[in-house]
Amino acid sequence: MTHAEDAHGSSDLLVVANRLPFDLDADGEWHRSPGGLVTALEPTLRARGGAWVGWPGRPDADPEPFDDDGLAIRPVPISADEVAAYYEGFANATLWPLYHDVVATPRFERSWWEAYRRVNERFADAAAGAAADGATVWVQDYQLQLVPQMLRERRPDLRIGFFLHIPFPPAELFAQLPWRRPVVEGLLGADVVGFQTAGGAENFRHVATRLTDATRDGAGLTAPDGRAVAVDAHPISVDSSHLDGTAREPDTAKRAEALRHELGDPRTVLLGVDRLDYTKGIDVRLQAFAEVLGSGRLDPAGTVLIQVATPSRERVEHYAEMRDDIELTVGRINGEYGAVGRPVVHYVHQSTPRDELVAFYRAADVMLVTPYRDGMNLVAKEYVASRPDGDGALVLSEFTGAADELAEGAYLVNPHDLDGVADAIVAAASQDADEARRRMGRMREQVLEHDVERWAAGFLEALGVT
Ligand code: GDG
Repeated sequence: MTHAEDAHGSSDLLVVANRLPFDLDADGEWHRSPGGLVTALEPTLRARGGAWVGWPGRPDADPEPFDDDGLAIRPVPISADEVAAYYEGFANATLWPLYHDVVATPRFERSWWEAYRRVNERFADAAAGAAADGATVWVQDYQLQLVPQMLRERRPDLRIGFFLHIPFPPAELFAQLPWRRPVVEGLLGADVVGFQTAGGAENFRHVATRLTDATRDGAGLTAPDGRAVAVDAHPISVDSSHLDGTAREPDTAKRAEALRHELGDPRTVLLGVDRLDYTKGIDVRLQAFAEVLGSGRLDPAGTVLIQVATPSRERVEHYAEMRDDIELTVGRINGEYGAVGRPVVHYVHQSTPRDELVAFYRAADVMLVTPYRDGMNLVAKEYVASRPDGDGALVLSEFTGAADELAEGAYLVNPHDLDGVADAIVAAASQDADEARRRMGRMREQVLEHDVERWAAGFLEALGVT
């Protein structure tokens, strides 16, 4: 790789993420894949003739780069073997459980680490090739923690930011990683390292000074090479006004009403919406729900739980096991507390369209968000943004990033404390209208003001993009 001027690309602002904002199908056609990150960053990127560097989502595919209305799409190919080792292996069976408090046991495989390094090099090469002189590059998430340093080696002229969407663990847990030092060195290649919470940022400062020659400098760090590295919390959010608008549409209210009717007009509708992931605490909320029905604190004839559990990472071992456990529990609860034509748990293992999801949020009296650990949890904020009526209650795990912002309005729970979760479910389901408005009002103030656009602008400002 040369550093010659003419080898540089033409983009002044780049996002580097595991996935592109487009998916490639088996016929070689591109399909937009909208997500929170895309919504937040696309307008800025397009306005600046920016680029997005990422994997097209199809193993072994090596499609041509293309430009989409001012946005340069730069695909990074990943082979099927690398998807197994880099993505399903190191990212999702090593880092994911390790960074989520070892809720499941992480696997440490040397060949996975080699693949992780190799694929990170490829992302760094692609970004180095697409970035203009002095450009700003924003690297996303745990799949690409080595990219900041690799990119700096290739292109010292760049401004580099990194944002971690998942928690950064305490030193005692992070220390288990056999490759802990190169990972920290990788992150220290950035000028700005952002985390979801102040706790995550502090864990990183601590780990960086313990494992490398980095030193503290106020809230930030001085890297071993003498550069200043800003380290801060940048809590991500949702497209609040858009959700609020969708929730206000008469069609949404009508759909929410119809939904309750289809459920048999129960007194109380509870809702869970998660990727089917063992960190999300779907098991604990099912158990707590069964207990409150069993004890008669909520009446099985007037209470319904909808659990949307979107298929996720099905080839990773822990996920298949967990799916079996959850589906067994759902069957058991329905067997015990349901009746013919009237299940108490409606379990949906399918992806639900966005508008339908907002109707679910509007229809739910109680939203259950009970992860054992979660970087932020956008579902909690989506629920709040989707309640312009000021009604509804949020049961929220204190181990989510969202709990830092929604503590005043949510029913906070420790997901390891089954009695506490059961009590919170009962309290949330029984709150009166005044209490609902007071709590929801506080949460809405926070979420409507701190939306995803503000998150992106805040991070880019820290990077010097104005
Ligand atoms: C990671 C971090 C952090 C889910 N099911 C359906 C559906 N969803 C959407 C939700 C929400 C998103 O997926 C899930 O976001 P979360 O934040 O809840 O969780 P992760 O996927 O684990 O995200 C997390 C996030 O990154 C952002 O930084 O908050 O902590 O783990 O938007 O609505 N959307 C549709 N149908 C579904 O069935 N349309």
